[in-house]
Amino acid sequence: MLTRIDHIGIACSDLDTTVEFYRATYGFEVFHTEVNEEQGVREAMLRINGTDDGGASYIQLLEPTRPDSAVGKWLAKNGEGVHHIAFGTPDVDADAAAIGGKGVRVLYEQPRTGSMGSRITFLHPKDCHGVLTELVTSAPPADPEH
Ligand code: CMX
Ligand code: CO
Repeated sequence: MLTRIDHIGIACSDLDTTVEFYRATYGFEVFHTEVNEEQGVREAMLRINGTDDGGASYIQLLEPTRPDSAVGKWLAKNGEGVHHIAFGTPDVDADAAAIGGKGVRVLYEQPRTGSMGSRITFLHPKDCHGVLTELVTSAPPADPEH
């Protein structure tokens, strides 16, 4: 079950400049940064609010690490802007299977690794009224015993 907006993914040509815009304009601070080589992005997650299900909603700022990546190709074609939306779910496998069963193309056979150790998959934008849609299950919180 999709329980929250996990994040909105925004493609930018310069991550540091865009992070600074979000800080100076809105007061949003960087919660986490990482490079995801598989996805071809350098990214910053700005935490906006907590959600009823114990999760959170973020803005995900994305700079391509290579021109032939999904974000690199999209930026070259469209310029900066909203690239995708992501819904949070406790069970990405179950939701991907259920949505795939409705005839929507799920891009990955198995979920891959997203921000902060999450598991992610994508739905084809052409099957979602023009919106690239990501499904995310956050990593479980670290166990303080281990
Ligand atoms: N939103 C809406 N439409 C999009 C789109 C997007 N982000 N990206 C591509 N499209 C559209 C294109 O405009 C094009 O439409 P037309 O044929 O009408 O021109 C069509 O989809 C095909 O686009 P393309 O440029 O040829 O790109 P590809 O088919 O090679 O790739 C996609 C498109 C969705 C399969 C690819 O971007 C993908 O695999 N995305 C998932 C991975 C991803 O986006 N990773 C980065 C984010 C990582 C993260 O969130 O953690
Ligand atoms: Co994303």
